[in-house]
Amino acid sequence: EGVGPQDYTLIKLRALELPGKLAALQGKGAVFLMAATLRPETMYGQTNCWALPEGDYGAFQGRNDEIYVMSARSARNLSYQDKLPVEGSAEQLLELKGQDLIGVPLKVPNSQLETVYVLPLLTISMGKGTGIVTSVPSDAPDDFIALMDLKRKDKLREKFGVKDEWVLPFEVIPIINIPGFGDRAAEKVCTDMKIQSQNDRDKLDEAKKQVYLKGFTDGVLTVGPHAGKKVCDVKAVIRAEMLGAGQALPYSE
Ligand code: A2H
Repeated sequence: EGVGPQDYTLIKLRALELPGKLAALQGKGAVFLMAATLRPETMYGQTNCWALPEGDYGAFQGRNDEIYVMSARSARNLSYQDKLPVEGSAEQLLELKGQDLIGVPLKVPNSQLETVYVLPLLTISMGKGTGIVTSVPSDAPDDFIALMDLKRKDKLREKFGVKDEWVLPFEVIPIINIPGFGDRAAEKVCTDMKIQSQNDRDKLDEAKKQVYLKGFTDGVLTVGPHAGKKVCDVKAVIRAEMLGAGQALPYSE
């Protein structure tokens, strides 16, 4: 946002099944939804993934017979960053709508959960990142409030064909303690600011700023191999570990 490039990490969320339109990719390689994040150190707290139902996505040929699901714009950018087989072009294997991704079961790196599901998020901007977002409701106010919206509103789940079992069993997973905010910082700030739904845009932006800054400077990880260490000291280390393990790709725009 604003000046200078944004350095994202694309987290590779592996599709465990290829339902509906995705079945066309069967036998063509491992399929990954590529979630753009600025907080790779929070992946221990993932509870689901988000896609924009009306958003345009594609499945693109990656390296090593892998297939990447993301927006066409971001796939093209990634090809210029030397992460796809051909520089400057992304081979699209399949066109998809976000709605085609809803309910896909995923195996996600560093999470404590076996399987998480793709759910609808209506505030995704297709003009930044990949259009795929991974959800960490302990530390991201947007994720917390959107998950609560889906849990509370049967009609919202119905509208996007979301099954109860993709949402209702999933709870906030505490991963970072922030002095003064506790270990469910996103929930606390949403409650304190009386944020009601994912449509409270201005309040959410303010909440996001507060936790984002505090989490980075004062937050201490409480889970995983770096438990007990400060976020500002291990963020880059965790990112490098994920990149090295083939669980993520660097991406900037
Ligand atoms: B972050 P910036 Cl735990 N539309 O990841 C809407 N939001 C998007 C997006 C898109 N196209 N692409 C990425 N994002 C989200 C984790 C996280 C994030 C935590 C805490 C704060 C946080 C888990 N969700 O972001 O607009 C992604 O959510 C607060 C800044 O490019 C990504 O990082 O500055 C962040 O917004 C990118 O925001």
